[in-house]
Amino acid sequence: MPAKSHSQKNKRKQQQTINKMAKSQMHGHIMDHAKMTFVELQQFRIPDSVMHQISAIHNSAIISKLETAIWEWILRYLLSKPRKNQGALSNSEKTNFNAALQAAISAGTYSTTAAIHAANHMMHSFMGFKGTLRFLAWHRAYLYEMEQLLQSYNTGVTIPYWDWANDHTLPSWVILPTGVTRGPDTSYTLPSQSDINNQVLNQTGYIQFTQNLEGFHNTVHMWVGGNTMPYPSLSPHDPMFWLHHANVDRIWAQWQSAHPGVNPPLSGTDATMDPWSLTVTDVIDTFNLWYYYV
Ligand SMILES: [Cu+2]
Repeated sequence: MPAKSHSQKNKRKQQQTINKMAKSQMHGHIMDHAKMTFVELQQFRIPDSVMHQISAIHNSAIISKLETAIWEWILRYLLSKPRKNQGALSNSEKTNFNAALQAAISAGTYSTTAAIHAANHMMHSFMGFKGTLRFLAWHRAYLYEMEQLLQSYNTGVTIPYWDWANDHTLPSWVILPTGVTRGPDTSYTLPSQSDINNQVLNQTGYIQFTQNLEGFHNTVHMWVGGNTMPYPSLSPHDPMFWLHHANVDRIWAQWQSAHPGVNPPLSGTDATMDPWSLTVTDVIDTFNLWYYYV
């Protein structure tokens, strides 16, 4: 996609965000995720120079009249970064993403994060019904953890998504760690966008929606093939995992915007995306995790 259409999409997204904010003010409540202090903001590797400006503006007379929580929510929006279609990345964006991956691979932090997927955190349907309910929320937290790791090597990178329903070509530009192989295994068939529309996005109930999406997601793992992607205990060792899951996550975000307030029915310990402390409430809004899709 050309850069122009991205910026138009951004504009539209900005307008949607402003409308959403206006609505939440009208209803007299503030979204939970906005309840964040500046000390908490500092955890997210915001450069000191930016933090100083934020504090200065926040302390100014005009801004202090705004609800602090709304102001902080605006900051989250302003500081969030776009996750882009991998097919629309420039060569330097691809190079930067691969370099951040390579830095994490060399430091050993990549494989530590990849290994988390080998344990049972009740995050897939084959692990049980709670796995069905946690699949999208858990993987959104997982993507966030990897994105934070990559940004510790290069603050500018985000995880691109591979839109496998519309682009049936494996994005082979993504680096492979030593010893990892990749297909494609064309004995499997990638879904089309009409499959996604008819069987996933058109679902009105969360459970049917996530089950069908997870089913197509499984097929994509098999299609990518090689010696890691088809195997849940190994799949994140191929960095293609993140581009694939960013697309799954993007489809969830699309469905969420059409079904506001319809969330995974999780409570108690099931609502915490272990081994992290993020809860399902924390991951409902992508802006709470500093990203959005373009
Ligand atoms: Cu998984």
